[in-house]
Amino acid sequence: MHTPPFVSTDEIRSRFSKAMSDMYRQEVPQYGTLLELVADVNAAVMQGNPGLAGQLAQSGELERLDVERHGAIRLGTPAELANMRRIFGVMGMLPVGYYDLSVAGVPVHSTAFRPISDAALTRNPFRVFTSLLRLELIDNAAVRAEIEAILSRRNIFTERALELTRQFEATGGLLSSEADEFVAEVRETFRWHSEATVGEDTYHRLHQAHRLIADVACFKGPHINHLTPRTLDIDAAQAEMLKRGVGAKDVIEGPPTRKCPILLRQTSFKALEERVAFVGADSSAQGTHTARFGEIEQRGMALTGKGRALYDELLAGVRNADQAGSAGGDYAQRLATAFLAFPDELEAIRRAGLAFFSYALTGAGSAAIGSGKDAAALDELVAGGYVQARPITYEDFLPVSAAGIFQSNLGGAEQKSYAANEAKTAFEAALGASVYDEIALYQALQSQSIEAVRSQLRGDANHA
Ligand code: OOG
Ligand code: NI
Repeated sequence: MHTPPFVSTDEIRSRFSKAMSDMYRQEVPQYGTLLELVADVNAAVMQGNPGLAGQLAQSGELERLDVERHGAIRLGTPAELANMRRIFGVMGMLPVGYYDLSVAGVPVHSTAFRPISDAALTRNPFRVFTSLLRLELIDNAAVRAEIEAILSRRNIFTERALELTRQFEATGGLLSSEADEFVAEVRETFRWHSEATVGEDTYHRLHQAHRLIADVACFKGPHINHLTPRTLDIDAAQAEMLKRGVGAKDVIEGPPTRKCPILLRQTSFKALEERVAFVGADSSAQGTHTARFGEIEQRGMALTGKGRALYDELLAGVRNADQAGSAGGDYAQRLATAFLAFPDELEAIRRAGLAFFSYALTGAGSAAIGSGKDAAALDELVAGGYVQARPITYEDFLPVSAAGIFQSNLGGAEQKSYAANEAKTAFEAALGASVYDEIALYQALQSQSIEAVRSQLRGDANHA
């Protein structure tokens, strides 16, 4: 007996992430500019801060930085979401978190497909923010029925992609050549199609109901709408975007500039206006559609439930005072002031239980193996220099930021509002699985590292 030489899901995900990046660079040339800009900024940051480079190398984040990015798609039906989950499964990407965007006037709810183990994240943390249209939030019954009919006629996956997915599920893997074929087939689903599946009238009617509805319902597939590289200094990247003539949005979403970055900060450039051919239109009657854009992000540490509650409270305070959301003039200043209430020293953050950390033995710790230190309190081990704490990177998204990005890119002055309206159960039913709780995942990473440290200090053989 021998097992077939399957490639790992990590390898398939890496190939797919590369294929997406190559395709998007072709489709949206400004994305290429963003990649160059981010590479320049990251190089400059590391040059100016050798300590940081060392830290990143130690945590395995240096090698992933160059390939790190996330994308986003918007799906129309539960069946599309269920099959998308199976396809992401082939790439080791699992649904993490539930995001209700109805609060922000966008009739979708979402999850993020991403790797969850430490090893898989280090290899390639590619994530796709995946939204599902919520027809029940559209109050015009005729429009609702029309969207349903349009969506029921499309099939966003190629036959071969589904066949290879079934094969993966049945046999537990794909051969290298099959993985290449899989990547090429799935790429078709994410491709931009400039031919709409509907006539111009229908497009405008759905656009009128909500700009996002036209984007989801009028095309052959859920074209990837952005791909986001990770920068080490988003303030520098934002300045550089303006310098290089990439029209950045006014405000960076998320927390303010800090010494110890938390969660996620993002900025984007406005969506492209792309030519679209409508069904039945002659070539002179082409229209345009705006959906695809570019984004840059900086990732900081993952917050505990307590830290997240404090973050949400501080952010809400600033945003509520500022009816226009994150668009106000001295917003950055008020945000910075509000966040003075969030500790900005690593040890203070850790001791207050605001963020998740991964623990490891130091040299002194290794020298103390078998000396009874394993029973000491964690804080004591850290204070004594036996154990060092490194913040765990936030791998997820922020609904308020996502909403800001959605709004800025859907454009238009109109602000739809829906009552806050979580429907996680319905989302999971459509998905055909439950979503992972991101806080529980970070908690598990932290707990495992503490267990490993204690076991090492005891001198357990498997950790020696
Ligand atoms: C998704 C927007 C969310 C982010 O980075 O928060 C997102 C979309 O526009 O489809 O990608
Ligand atoms: Ni994004």
